[in-house]
Amino acid sequence: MDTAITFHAAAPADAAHQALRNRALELYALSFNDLLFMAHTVHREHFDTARVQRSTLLSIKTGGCPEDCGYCPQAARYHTGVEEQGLLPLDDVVAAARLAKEHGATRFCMGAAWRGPKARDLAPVLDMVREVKSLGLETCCTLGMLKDGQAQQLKDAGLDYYNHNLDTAPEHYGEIVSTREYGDRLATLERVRGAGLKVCCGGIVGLGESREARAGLIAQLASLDPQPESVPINDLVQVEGTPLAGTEKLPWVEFVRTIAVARILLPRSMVRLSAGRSAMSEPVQALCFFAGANSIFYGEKLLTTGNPDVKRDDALFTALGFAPA
Ligand code: SAM
Ligand code: DTB
Ligand code: SF4
Repeated sequence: MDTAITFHAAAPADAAHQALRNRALELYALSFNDLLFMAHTVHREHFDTARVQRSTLLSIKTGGCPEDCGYCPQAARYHTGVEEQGLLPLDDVVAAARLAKEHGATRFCMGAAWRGPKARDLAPVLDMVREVKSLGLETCCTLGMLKDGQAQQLKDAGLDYYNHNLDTAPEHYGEIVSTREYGDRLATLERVRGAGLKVCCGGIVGLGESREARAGLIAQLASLDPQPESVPINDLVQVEGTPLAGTEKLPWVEFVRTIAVARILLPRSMVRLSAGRSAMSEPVQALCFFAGANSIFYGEKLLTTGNPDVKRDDALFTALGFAPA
């Protein structure tokens, strides 16, 4: 069923994948100006460069997660001060979605701190998807690993996108997560694609990975066939209590380069400037938009950590002459 993708997982050094990785590394090695010029040219060929799409996130089930993702404040085993909260009532979710729409978001993404949904978890989420969709918003869920049939249930309820990230390159993955394998992630992505859902799949940088690993992540994303419609690039939000707190911060130039390389190798995907914007200056964000980012998370909160104020983002968009997409 998922032969092509499993092949990449099992043999990341296969020729096509290696070529993509080398290409990514060559791009990273260009001078900043040459790389940005190239990325912006690709961006211009495929998108209206004055449009940036806005998605609002809501954590519908928070904390207490059994997984050990080293970056995540919601893993039960780390003491991060995140307060556990069971599944939110439907009305609260609908109210948050309505507010997001009023503020100008076009997509509403519901995230749950699960390894994956149990059958009894999924039923109430399907109701949320139906209700949010009926408000005229695009819908997205990120609920962890899906079992056979669950992606189809989500699709039937009106889900547009499923977010499931590869997080990092296969060779760095074991440093970050031990409770699920890279192949498990690829299998969920395959189920999502198989159900006809749009794929939102990206990763995190600033995990202490090498440039090679950043190139490897982008090559892995770019070798998904078809490529994901949406590619979130997260800059690690360091949360005290997680194993990755205290990691050396990625220099901003390297972050902008990562956006540019993603834009060039995933020319038709929406590239989302995702977590990490609160710690990023506005000029650096503007460079990311020039380099090809054309989507953001919009709203004061990501899942458990902060994101820039809506008013600030609106002012930045006005200053940059961006229209909503
Ligand atoms: N529990 C589900 C899962 O992991 O599949 C869904 C929610 S999970 C929080 C979604 C993604 O958020 C992760 O895969 C990771 O890429 C990103 N993420 C989580 N914590 C982060 C952090 N501290 N900084 C940046 N990105 C983070
Ligand atoms: C994604 O790639 N980034 C978002 C979304 N998909 C679900 C999550 C970022 C989480 C940042 C840490 C937090 O707020 O808990
Ligand atoms: Fe759990 Fe998702 Fe956080 Fe991993 S990233 S600990 S699966 S909530």
